[in-house]
Amino acid sequence: MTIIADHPRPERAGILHLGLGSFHRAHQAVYTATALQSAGGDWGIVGVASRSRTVVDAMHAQDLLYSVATISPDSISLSVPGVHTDAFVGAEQPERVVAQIADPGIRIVTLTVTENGYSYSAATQHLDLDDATVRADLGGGAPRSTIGQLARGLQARAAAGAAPLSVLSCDNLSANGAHTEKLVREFLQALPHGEGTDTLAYLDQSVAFPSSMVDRIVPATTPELRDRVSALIGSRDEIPVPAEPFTMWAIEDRFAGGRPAWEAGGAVFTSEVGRYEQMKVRLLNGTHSLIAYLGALRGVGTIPEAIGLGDIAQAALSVLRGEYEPSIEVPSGVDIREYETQLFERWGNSALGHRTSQVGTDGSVKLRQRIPEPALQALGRGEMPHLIALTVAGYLSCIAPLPGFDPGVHATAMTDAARERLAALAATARDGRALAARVITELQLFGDGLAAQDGFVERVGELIDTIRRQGVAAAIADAVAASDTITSSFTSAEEMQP
Ligand code: CS2
Repeated sequence: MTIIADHPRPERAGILHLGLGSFHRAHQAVYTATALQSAGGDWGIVGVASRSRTVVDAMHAQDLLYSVATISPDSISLSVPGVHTDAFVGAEQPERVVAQIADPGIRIVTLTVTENGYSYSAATQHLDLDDATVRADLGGGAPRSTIGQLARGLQARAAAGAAPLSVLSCDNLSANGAHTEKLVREFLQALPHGEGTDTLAYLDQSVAFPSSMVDRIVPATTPELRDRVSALIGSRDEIPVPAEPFTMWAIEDRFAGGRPAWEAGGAVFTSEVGRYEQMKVRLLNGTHSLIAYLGALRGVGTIPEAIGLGDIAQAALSVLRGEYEPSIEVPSGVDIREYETQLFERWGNSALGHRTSQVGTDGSVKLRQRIPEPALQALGRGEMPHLIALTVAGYLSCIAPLPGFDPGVHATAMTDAARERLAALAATARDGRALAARVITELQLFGDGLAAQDGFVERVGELIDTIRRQGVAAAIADAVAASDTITSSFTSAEEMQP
């Protein structure tokens, strides 16, 4: 038996996707399958994995098909969104990435390359020109960075007839379209001898960078899921993707060369993408980070176990209502109370087994998207964001523990590009205050705004010390009690639980 797609595969590709990970396969691919079924079109997807062969090899062995397992505590349902027409590894064939972007049949390039994949320097707030890969890409070799690949592909496309194209970022970054465009333009501007000038003119005329907000919790797959799905479909699937039932996609409807009818799958085309992004990146992702770090420090391996602990649920509710919610403008038509109730249900989905270590990974780039703006707004109102401070204290306690403090196995399993640098700072820090000052003020890990907020730095330091000396439960109790929020008048955390 072979795996059978839900619908006939499109004959031709119209989309090149960079970042062939689980999230893309359980999100955009599913919306695209529904769009094709409802409205047709040449919108097959060529998937590019950045470095790893695992998914690419398995997809080729499975006729480019795989299952999406939608999992809730009481059910599992499977679908096979057969929308990929090819898949390859970008690091092995960088010239092919460039050629595909230049191919006029491709009308959209989509991206899920993570917050880390944009070669952005938070220190300069520009393309990271000190990065060795970016420098090599500017020097003219086959491009290896995502921004280099996009820019070189657009350059080739401009030279080959300049067919219109849209570049759609699907990463958890605010204003992800504008952000991507800025970095691509900076790359082109940095090319020697005005080499990027024609391409910049082509961008002005024919390339759109719409923003989008994506949402679906997609944990890493497991050997158990492979066996379970394979048994259910009667054929071996090495790369099933587990995902929660909830899914959301809000997109700015600004495409230069057409687009699939993604609304058929439930995507929302809206001029309020910025509001959707803020709501999601702060309320869902910001609170997710808090749950992950506190959970790992409490010794639990999954998000549902963490949110099942009463004090973490209370901390989550306080940060949501008291610190994130005041910083956003709710998109029209969204019922924020219902959205929040759903968040607690989604985090509590015990069948998904979403790891605290997965959510806690790469905090150095993720937190920069999630915390500075709401923290600065609270500080501007004269309120200390105690729970955001606790998120940072939890993060540093996990990734850069002070000498003698053992954060436990789940914290140790988190990976982070800044881990070594932060651990070196922690190794010689006298106490939490000293560590917080080094990381937030001197290194400016969360940007220059928070670096200047001595009171916030002090509070993070205090909470690191409380975690080390009295344990994480004491720090949670301290932050929740000190929180300026009027949590007692909110629905209790227990009522918010499913
Ligand atoms: C999570 C996200 O790993 C993380 O940081 O917060 O991956 C989250 O699960 C997704 O953004 C949900 O859409």
